[in-house]
Order: sequence, then structure tokens, then C-alpha cells
Amino acid sequence: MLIIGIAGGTGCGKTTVVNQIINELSDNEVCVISQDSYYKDTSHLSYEERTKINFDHPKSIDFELLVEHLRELRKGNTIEQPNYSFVEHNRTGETITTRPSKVIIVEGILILTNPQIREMFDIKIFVHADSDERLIRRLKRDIAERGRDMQEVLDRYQTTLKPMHQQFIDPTKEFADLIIPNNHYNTVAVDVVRSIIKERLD
Ligand code: UZR
Ligand code: MG
Repeated sequence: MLIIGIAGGTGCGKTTVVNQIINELSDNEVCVISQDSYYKDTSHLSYEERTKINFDHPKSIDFELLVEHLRELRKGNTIEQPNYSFVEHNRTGETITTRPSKVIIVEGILILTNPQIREMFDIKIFVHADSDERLIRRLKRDIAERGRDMQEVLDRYQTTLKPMHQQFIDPTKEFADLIIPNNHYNTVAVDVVRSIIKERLD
């Protein structure tokens, strides 16, 4: 089994990189675990209170559950990933059934901040894009897909995303085995990761 961690700031293109990596692989060869699925359960809070949570701080993540799930997958057991709604800022109550596979990819902004999780990765990747590039992508995505408006995204970027990136996310580059420059979509880097995976699968 090969467990790959893919980190990097919001809008750096993690999801795109992951999708390209797994493009030609089948469901029984690879599974993807998203850090987003492991935001702590916030059902006890009102919607208003949930919008004030700092989602870019490591303490917003249920790392205990993530560690437990990775251990189960390693043992060959199926897990139920919580499903998360960015519109509601909460778990939906539904789960995504995730079966163990030879390659497991874990992606998320904060996954390299946790020492227990870092230890479980065979390969640690950090995807880098400049902050202006990331802000542009984030702005477009949150308006198109996550029901936000421009003012809201810009305010959150200044007050939360930027300082949290500097404090927690960017320093984890230090732990990476590979840093993928991703201001422009990087096909060569994706090919390199894909051939490492292929080698392992054969
Ligand atoms: P990526 N996030 C939300 O917008 N709403 C939530 O309920 C939970 C998380 C955001 C979070 C973080 N910040 O920057 C981003 N906020 O999801 C990480 N606010 O996702 O790496 O795909 O950008
Ligand atoms: Mg993403």
C-alpha cells in the first residue's frame, strides 16, 4: 500500500492535481481522502456561529478520526468518510463508503501539520502557487460553487486565510518530499507522480 499526502494552500490546485493523478486509475486501485470530509462536526452550533469558525486552523480538523480511518484502511477495512457541505459549513450526515486500495491519496491544506498523519505518508507532496494566483482561484470558486460573494471572500482572505497560511500551511513545505510548482498546470510533475504510482501497482 502507498499512502500519498498532498498539501498546499487554498486555491493552489490540489484537487486538480489529484484528479489528474488518478485519471486513468480504476476505483479499486486508488482512493482519495479529502481533509474537507474531516472538519469537526458542528451540528451543536447555529449557522451564524458556524460561519465564524476558523476553518484554516488545524484545530478545526478532526485529526483523530482521520488517523483512525487511515489505520483502518491500512488494515484492509472499509471506512465511511463523512460527507461535508461547504454551504452549510457542516457534515451532511451522509457518508462516502471508501474501500481500501493499493494507493491512498490524502489531500488538504492542513494535512502536513499533524505529526501522526505525516508519519503515515510514504510520499509527502506540497503544491505551490503564488498567493495572488490562489486568491483569484479561490474567489472564482467560492462565488461559483460555494455560494459566497466577493466581499465575503476578500474579507475572509485578509482576516483568516492569509495569516493562517503563513502561520500553519506554508511552513509545512519543510516536510515535503516533492514540491510541485503549480502557477500553471504542471503536466510533467503529474506524470512523475503517476509513474511512481504505476511502478507500485505493477
Ligand atoms: P481548499 N472552508 C469553507 O469555506 N467552509 C467550510 O465550511 C469549511 C472549509 C474552506 C476553508 C479553507 N476556509 O480555506 C478551504 N474557509 O475550505 C480549504 N473559510 O479547501 O483547499 O479546497 O481551498
Ligand atoms: Mg480542494
